[in-house]
Amino acid sequence: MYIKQLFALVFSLTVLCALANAQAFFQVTGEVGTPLKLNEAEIAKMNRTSVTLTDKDGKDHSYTGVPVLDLLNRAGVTTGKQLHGENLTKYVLVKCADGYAVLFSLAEMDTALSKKTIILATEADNKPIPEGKGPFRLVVPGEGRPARSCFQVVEFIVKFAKD
Ligand SMILES: Nc1nc2c(c(=O)[nH]1)N[C@H]1C(S)=C(S)[C@@H](COP(=O)(O)O)O[C@H]1N2
Ligand SMILES: [Mo]
Repeated sequence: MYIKQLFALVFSLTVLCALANAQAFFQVTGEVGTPLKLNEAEIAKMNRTSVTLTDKDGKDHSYTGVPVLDLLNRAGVTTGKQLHGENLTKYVLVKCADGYAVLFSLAEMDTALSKKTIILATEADNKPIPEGKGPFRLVVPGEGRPARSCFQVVEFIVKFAKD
């Protein structure tokens, strides 16, 4: 009798569950040794550190996540001793799910040259980053405004500026 409706219901629930579990990925592409694509579980297994970010209303928050340098190293990007000569002309374009994008020189992301530790955060004030801002937020300490601390980061594209 109700078998068709039951099937329709089970099917709809399956689709809804699949959508709710939709995996977010973070990628590093371009001038890399090995293109990197990680999901939330893989990022959660990496070394973590915490930094403070002052929000646009002047309030301090603690963000926790993976140092960006570790992600660059995992993708085989030229960092540390390899970051000299023409490699100093490389930049990292950070792309977000909402179309927002920000730019860094590669040197700004390497703590061998820059004293600020930039992280790919997965937690804000010890809680997962809220819906619509996560699951990954770039957190750039020490800037005047948090404009480059972008939400919903999906990709780093590494390129030579001279191209
Ligand atoms: N993906 C994405 N990230 C973004 C933005 C945006 O529009 N999209 N706005 C930026 C700007 S201009 C500011 S000031 C900060 C605001 O962050 P806050 O809400 O933590 O203060 O987010 C930044 N990150
Ligand atoms: Mo802003």
